[in-house]
Amino acid sequence: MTTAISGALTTRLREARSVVAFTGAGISVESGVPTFRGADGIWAKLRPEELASMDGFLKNPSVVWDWYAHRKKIISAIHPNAGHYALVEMEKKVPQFAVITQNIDNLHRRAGSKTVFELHGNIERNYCMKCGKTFTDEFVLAVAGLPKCDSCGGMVRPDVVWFGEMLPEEEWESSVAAAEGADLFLSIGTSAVVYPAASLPLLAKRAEAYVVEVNPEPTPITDKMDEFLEGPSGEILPMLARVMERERGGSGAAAHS
Ligand code: BJW
Ligand code: ZN
Repeated sequence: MTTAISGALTTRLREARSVVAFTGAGISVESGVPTFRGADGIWAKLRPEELASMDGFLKNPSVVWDWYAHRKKIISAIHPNAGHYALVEMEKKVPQFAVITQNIDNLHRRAGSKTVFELHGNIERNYCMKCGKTFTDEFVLAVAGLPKCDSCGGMVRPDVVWFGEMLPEEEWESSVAAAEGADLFLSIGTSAVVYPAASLPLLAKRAEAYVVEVNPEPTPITDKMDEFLEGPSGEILPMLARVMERERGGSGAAAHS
């Protein structure tokens, strides 16, 4: 396992004015959320196109709703882990810091991260497919059978991005701008196979950010990274936050801006 932090990364942790943390399902593993791909992943047992697509939903809305209701219950019962909290600490130290997440579990906000761009939505929100009215989990989980809009009778769905759907425009544009403006870009706990999200580390690299991947396994982008820190994010991110703290001392983001 290679978890030594190089001199080059230490310099960035001390001097970077703009840092981006790009996260995927791996950062939530230590909170108890399963990943999508791999031997223990969700897709090892279930077919993505049947559950995470509009076609799948329209063909079998109750199966898809059962799956989301199950995940909503798991996610509401778990907590952010040391990896999420390390990013909150880093945000306090850097003039510009953004979390760009593919995760829908809301754990970054629950940990206390302030600037969070959610590329694939948020499982805690729901909306009517016909009129757009939004609904709480309390509403959708209390219904026996399929949740229907109480204004127009339309089908209600979770506010997540399925395959074949566009990413939310504002979140995407802010993410591209953050990636292109980053001095240090951390790609954390993502298999980097789902586009367009997976293009962000490469955009950052092209814009001359120092790009570091944190993952127990290599991914298709590992060879293009400046550094690969092999291991769980719940161990590696607190190490990075400690180096940042040591290198920057007590100076918070406000002191730099
Ligand atoms: C740890 C760890 C620890 C483990 N610590 N790490 C062919 C080529 C290219 C693109 C396409 C194509 N065909 C179709 C497309 C487009 C498609 C796509 O990319 N498909 C590829 C899979 C082939 N993309 C889309 O459809 C997107 N929209 C789009 O492109 O719009 C334009 C368009 C519109 C219309 C027509 C055509 C184009 C939308 C993508 C939406 C993705 N949605 C999901 C589901 C969200 C809702 C839900 O959760 O129910 O988002 S899929 C799923 O994958 C989820 C995730 O956010 C996403 C990424 O997964 P992630 O986070 O990387 O997780 P894993 O499981 O893959 O990896 C976990 C990693 O953690 C691993 O590396 C582990 O090693 C690591 N790990 N323990 C740190 N302790
Ligand atoms: Zn409606």
